[in-house]
Amino acid sequence: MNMIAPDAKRSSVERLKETSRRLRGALAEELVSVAPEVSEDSYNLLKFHGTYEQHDRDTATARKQAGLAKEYSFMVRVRMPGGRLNAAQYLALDALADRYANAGLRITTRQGIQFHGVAKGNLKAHIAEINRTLLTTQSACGDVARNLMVTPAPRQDAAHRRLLDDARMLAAALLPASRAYHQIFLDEADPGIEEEEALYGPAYLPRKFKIALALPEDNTVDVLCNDLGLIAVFEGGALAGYNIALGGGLGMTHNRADTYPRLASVLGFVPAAEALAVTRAAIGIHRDFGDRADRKRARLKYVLDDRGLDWTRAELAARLGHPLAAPRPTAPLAVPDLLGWHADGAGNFWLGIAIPSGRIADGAIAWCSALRAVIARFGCTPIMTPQQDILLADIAPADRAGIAALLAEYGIAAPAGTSALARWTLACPALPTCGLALTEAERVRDPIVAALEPVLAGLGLAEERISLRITGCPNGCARSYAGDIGLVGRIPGAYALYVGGDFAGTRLSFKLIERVRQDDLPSVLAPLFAAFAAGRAPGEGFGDFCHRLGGAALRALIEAARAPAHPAAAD
Ligand code: SRM
Ligand code: SF4
Repeated sequence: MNMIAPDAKRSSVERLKETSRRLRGALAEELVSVAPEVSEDSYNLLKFHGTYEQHDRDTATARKQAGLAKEYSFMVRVRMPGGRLNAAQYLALDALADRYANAGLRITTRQGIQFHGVAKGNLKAHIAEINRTLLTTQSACGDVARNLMVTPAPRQDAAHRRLLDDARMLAAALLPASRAYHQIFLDEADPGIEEEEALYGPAYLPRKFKIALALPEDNTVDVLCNDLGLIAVFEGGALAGYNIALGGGLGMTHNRADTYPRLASVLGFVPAAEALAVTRAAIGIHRDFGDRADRKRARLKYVLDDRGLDWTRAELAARLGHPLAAPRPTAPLAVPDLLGWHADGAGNFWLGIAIPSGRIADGAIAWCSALRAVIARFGCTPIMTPQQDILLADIAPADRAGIAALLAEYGIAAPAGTSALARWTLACPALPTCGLALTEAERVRDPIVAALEPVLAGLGLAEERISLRITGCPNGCARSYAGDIGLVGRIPGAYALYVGGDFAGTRLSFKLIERVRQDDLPSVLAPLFAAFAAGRAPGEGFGDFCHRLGGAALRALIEAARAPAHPAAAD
């Protein structure tokens, strides 16, 4: 049932999707051409197959001045529900990074893995090799359901197993019917058929669609930041069903008030057996009512706000064939610390290792080599977390000491040696690969953390769990509006400062200051940290404290602490 209304104002991407012969376009021909880049149409279609054309923004200006073309390459994203893959698959991806990419892997905030720096001439071989490991890049990007998130903790209990099973079931059911991917990258024969896209329709979705499954006690996935959140309700030890949250999404555009971050609204409860039906219904609402004229407003969150929650509930009920039950009570959402050593409940252990910005490369710490050595020797199962970290699971008790010793040889003493702030800081890739970046993010993560750590330590807050999320633009890829502190790139070297969200991901933060220079962050945040240390309520987190005080009081604290000689941070 596709009810896409004819609309003269449809965006050019809409027309492209519909006329692309189910995402094939001219990709097969363009991939074998000698040009280092692809056409705009192919750029847009390639996203559906898990890859983005990018260029090195560090060299772009100098090359332009020298009359040279940009240095094009491709980012390739692996779609792996719940961040799961096995040891052999990890080692294969690691080898592919050396062979075709920039010799590193990057864990994403949605539990995926990205390669950067793949030359166009290697793209097909690279993606085919990924498939040979039985992983895929299909639908890792594009206007479809993206990589599903689910709590990464490898606890061997019925609840965790059930959630992962449901995530895998949904992920498989939501792949497009089109065989374009297999024909273009895996040399499957093309019989010239245009497949019936029963779920997505001929123009696919108006925009991406994100899904996460969470246990209330483990919201590491930031479930409310998704278009659809499924919050598990366990009763009497069995999964009764899911509370359904719709309309989360963080992206916004500076100076466009009709775009904004939004947390998903909990609308009702469905029995466990209806997980797929309600997911299809939610996707159907996005497909049929999402904005196909303006891609900046094409997310489900705007459908909810434009039409109202009652309308959305009624539409879901109509598609399910029965009224939606009221949400069931659950424990409040919480975020556990999965780093360090943990018993998995079945006799083995997992070790959570914090990887700054999820960048697995050989640098000051030889992350690639260290993880390769441990995974190859001990065969542990790697799991990617939404915090861009890695969990090494299925570790036998007898291997613990050996793994710790091997990591220590590489200077990794997880989790000791990592401050609380560093453990809870996320940063998106931004420059030099992201075409949308206005500022640095990943490359300033460590200096920003290093500048703030002594401020916190001086106030006795070294062990305080404060989440800091840095993005190079307002799109919010490191979920910068949903933690304790968000830094959102504005102009080179300056960030909008957001505070007042919460650690558990149940409240958005608000913009406190429009622009703070990176160098001024310690002096701007210090008075807030000091007031928090002195005046927090019992159990109150930093974001809760900022929320309680509100913007005016927080800005007054910053003003009061400002030395007369210090130039004012623009507001
Ligand atoms: Fe994102 C676009 C990276 C998670 C919201 N995101 C991009 C692109 C592809 C830039 C582009 O369109 O040209 C970035 C590639 C940069 C690079 O060099 O690799 C990019 N997003 C990422 C990753 C790698 C960030 C990371 O630090 O790990 C994450 C990949 C996740 C994955 O495995 O699928 C990533 N992006 C997110 C999240 C967080 C989440 O989903 O939990 C968000 C906020 C939630 C949301 O979707 O609203 C997010 N990314 C965006 C947006 C804003 C979309 C919107 O409708 O508002 C864009 C811009 C766009 O799509 O046009 C974007
Ligand atoms: Fe790029 Fe902006 Fe996403 Fe960072 S937040 S990766 S700068 S789109």
